[in-house]
Amino acid sequence: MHWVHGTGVMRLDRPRLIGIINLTPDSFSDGGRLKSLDDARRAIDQVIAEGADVVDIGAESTRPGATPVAVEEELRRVVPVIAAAVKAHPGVPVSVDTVKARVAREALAVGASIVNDVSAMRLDPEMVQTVAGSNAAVVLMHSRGDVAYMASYSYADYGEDVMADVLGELGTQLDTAIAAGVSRERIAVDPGIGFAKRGAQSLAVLRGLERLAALGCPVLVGVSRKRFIGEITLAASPADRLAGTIGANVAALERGARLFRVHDVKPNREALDVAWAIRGGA
Ligand code: HH2
Repeated sequence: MHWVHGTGVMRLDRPRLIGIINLTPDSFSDGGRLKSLDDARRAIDQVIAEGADVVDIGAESTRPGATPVAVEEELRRVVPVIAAAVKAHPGVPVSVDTVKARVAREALAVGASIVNDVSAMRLDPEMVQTVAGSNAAVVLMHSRGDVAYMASYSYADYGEDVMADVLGELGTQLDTAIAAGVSRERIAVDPGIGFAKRGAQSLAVLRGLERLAALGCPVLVGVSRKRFIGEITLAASPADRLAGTIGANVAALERGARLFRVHDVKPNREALDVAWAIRGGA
């Protein structure tokens, strides 16, 4: 399997790690850490040195209660950092984590290769055309509600089978993207761990991940340091959830995930490479 993106083709012949760069003052686990362009440059160099295959750069937190970011502010935070990442590491695709079409357009204009939309292109009516009119890849992540509520439990009502509802809603967005002209090989799907999902619901979608993989698109998971892990391990602080994160990522790999969005690249890289080698590299 492979994933076509704006500057090339990523073969999914091994687990691919996406290093998180949060340019937000208020992200749930690492908000406010990167205060300058130089801080961001160093963080990017580090995740790539640790083995990231993609760098995901975002400037709007989805933490419940976080203040939505105005488009001008999001552009001011994200565009220079993407430009710097592309210049310093031309071989590493950069993903922009945004739900706003204008931010996606300007990120693509300075060299981003992937649009990571945590609303699966629901929230900005121009996003579908923006992606269709580019050669970028897109991540369609399942969520419900707008940015301020999507990581809360406000919309966490599902039928008996959580994954069936997720598949139905993501399937609609996938059909919309394809109908607009986004080729299937450019689309990755993500169950949206912790987004409009209580702990048990996040576990249910991870358990059923093969059903998402059966759509035929690469599956991405973002479990890193999330609340459902703390509920199991009793690690109250996100930074103490690394071992739980690795457990979840390995379980997701076994169920078909090939793309892993993580804060701690090196330990996840090592764990997933070992799990992959035991599988015999397939
Ligand atoms: N999770 C977060 C943000 N973006 N993108 C994808 N594709 N999948 C995810 O699970 C995902 C995501 C939330 O985590 P983080 O960026 O660490 O926090 P915040 O939203 O507070 O910035």
